[in-house]
Amino acid sequence: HRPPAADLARAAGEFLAPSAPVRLGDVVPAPESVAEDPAADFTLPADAVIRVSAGAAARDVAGHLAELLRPATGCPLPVTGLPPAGADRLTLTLTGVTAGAGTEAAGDAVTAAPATGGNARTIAGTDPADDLGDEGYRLDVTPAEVRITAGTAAGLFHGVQTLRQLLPAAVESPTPVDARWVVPGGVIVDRPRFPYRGAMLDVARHFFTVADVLRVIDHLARYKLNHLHLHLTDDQGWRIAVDSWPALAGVGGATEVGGGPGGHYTTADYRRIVRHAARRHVTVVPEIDLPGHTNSALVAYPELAPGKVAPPPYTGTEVGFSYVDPADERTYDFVDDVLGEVAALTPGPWLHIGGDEAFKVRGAAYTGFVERTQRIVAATGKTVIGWHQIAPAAHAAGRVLQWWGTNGDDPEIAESVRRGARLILSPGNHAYLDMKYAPDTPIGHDWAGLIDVRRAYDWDPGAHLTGVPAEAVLGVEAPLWTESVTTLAEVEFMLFPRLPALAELAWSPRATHDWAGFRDRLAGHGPRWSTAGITFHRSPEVPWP
Ligand code: TNX
Repeated sequence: HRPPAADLARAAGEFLAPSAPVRLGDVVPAPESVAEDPAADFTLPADAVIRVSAGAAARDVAGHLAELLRPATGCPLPVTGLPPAGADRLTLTLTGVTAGAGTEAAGDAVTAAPATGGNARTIAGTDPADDLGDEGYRLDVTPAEVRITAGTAAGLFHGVQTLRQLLPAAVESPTPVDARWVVPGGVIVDRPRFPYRGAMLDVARHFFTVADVLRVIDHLARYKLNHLHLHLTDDQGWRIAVDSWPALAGVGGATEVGGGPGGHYTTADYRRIVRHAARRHVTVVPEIDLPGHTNSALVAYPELAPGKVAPPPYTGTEVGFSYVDPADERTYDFVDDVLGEVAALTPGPWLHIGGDEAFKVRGAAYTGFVERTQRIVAATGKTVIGWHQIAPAAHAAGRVLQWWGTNGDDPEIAESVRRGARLILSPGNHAYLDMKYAPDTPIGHDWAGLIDVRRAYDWDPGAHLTGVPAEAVLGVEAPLWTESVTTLAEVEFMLFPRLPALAELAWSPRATHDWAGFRDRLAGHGPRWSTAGITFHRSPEVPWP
């Protein structure tokens, strides 16, 4: 029996104890290669500056780094230009004002230091001008500076996210902290395994504000995810303003699961989301779910309903009962207008047309509807994505199927791939973030099983589907359906820590895959999330500090 005062002192001591130093390999998702150099740690001086190559996009990444580091460090971190780096590469450095001014450090071959850490691998003579691809980067940490080199601003941005994780967890504090801002020395060379790395937020079952969505985008960016799929329409609500059909949002947007007020994004709101995402190198993928999951549209426009009778608004959680009339030409005016407006507002290349669970539109009626909708998408200049139920419809150039099955033996999908489809993998029993972690998880479903961190992590997107080669896999997406999720804190609780697990599958080379190593790296992120005010599930599978 200990007196309360001693308890408090112990708690305070724990709180003040310096966290374990970060090692160069402690990054999520695991980098392609890591070469530690313990003699080359960098310590951020109070007069540090950020220097960056010319160009608005690179400068914007430098501004983003400054915004990330200023609150906790209290350093002013001015951003200035760098002399052109030559070749086709961009450079960003973090350095003392006197050190490294205008230097153009040689892109010399680096001799790998003895690697420690589960995912460390050898870097053999990597030159910064080597092919880092569209999103790769190289990070060099020396006592004089931290240098990020990339072929694109997206690559620089991902390098900045790595740098952020290499600083002490206190860097996540919104207010100044007295700490030594040390970055572990060495070299990281990194690029993604898959080009499409995403998460989906269902804003239809429950509506989430613009501020909530922007924060989710920030969470994606931390873990190098580059797509946010917004499930904008469903039976319970229509969430995007469409000028030519104003009652969709005006009437169809006023409901949600459980009877709450719902809501919708104005055109200006949606543009804000898209802009915030673009600055973080995240592409927004809008989904208009057709021909099923459309009760909210039918409430607003009964002319779209079979029989032309408006159904009552729906705030329950059943699926598969509603559909727009595939036999009426007016339906295609609606599809054309809606997809045209959404495409015009969306800078990214994708339009998602849903296609799931349209149980009442069967056979040729269904495939005919999907094929016509695919042509409407093509006419907007976008590439079509649909849930894998659209597989029986004819192939359309470039089309992508989002697979959410639970059994990788799926001959129909393998056949679609042979006809030219590419796949986004969202296996329900590994990637569905609305599944409970454990039987006692207070929110979520379990129809695809329970998904704790290890289950989210232990599968291989490149070899998950029988008869589907890894080259057909565009990437991985983690969907969060929100029938039971009502607040931002609940969204975060379902995202963390599974989102980083899925991000690692999408980004890291398979050779780095290792549950024990991942679990240990992930553990170090708990204090980061706490410091940043992010709610998360303290999974018993992870050795949180
Ligand atoms: C199935 S997955 C759905 C959604 C539900 C989800 C709940 C998919 C394409 N459709 O309508 O929200 O299950 O887990």
